[in-house]
Amino acid sequence: MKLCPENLILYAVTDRQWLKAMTLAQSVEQAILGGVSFVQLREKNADYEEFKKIALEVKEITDKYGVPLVINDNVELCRDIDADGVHVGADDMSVKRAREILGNDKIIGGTARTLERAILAYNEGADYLGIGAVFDTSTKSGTTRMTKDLALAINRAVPIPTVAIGGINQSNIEALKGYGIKGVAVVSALFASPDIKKAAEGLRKKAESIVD
Ligand code: TZP
Ligand code: MG
Repeated sequence: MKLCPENLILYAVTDRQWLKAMTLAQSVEQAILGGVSFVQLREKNADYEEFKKIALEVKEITDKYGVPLVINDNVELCRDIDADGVHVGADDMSVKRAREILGNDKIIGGTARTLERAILAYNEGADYLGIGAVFDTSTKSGTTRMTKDLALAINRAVPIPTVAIGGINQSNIEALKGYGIKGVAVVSALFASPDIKKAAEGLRKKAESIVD
């Protein structure tokens, strides 16, 4: 599956730390029913076999709704389960290497915190970029804040779509209007919510009013 920029509008990054009664796959289904249009499976504390088991459960859901699924960092797992692609961060495998391994039919997303990184990821074959952190976040440590000016500079410099990430929630998402982004990527605003479907509905409605 190649990327349609419209798919990026509400991009969910998974995180099992907030799961309560539901499995991750059930949470993802609620998120999709509420309007999530893209899913990145992000697992920081699972060994390969566990990551694979979770990925297959989530893939069953994303396939059912025709929503793209990318795997954070793990090109091998992407190939193994035939996911739609990977997302590689600043400290992960390069976009270039991921593209060499996966070929042109898989989606490759890259993370860019700087203009230089954004241009490099584009030149190496990224289909889209995650840019941020646009707000403070406690979900990931070691992030740096990205200004609106930098987001705009990135969007002017590279022709691929970008999604903003970092601390985005119902109350601040509208401040991202005019950033030139095609979507918003969220973790806690969805998965820490007591009603994931409702949270997705609210975020989706607002995302539609702020994307370029
Ligand atoms: N990359 C940059 S910020 C971030 C990631 C994975 C975490 C965003 O999480 P939240 O809960 O939406 O602030
Ligand atoms: Mg990473």
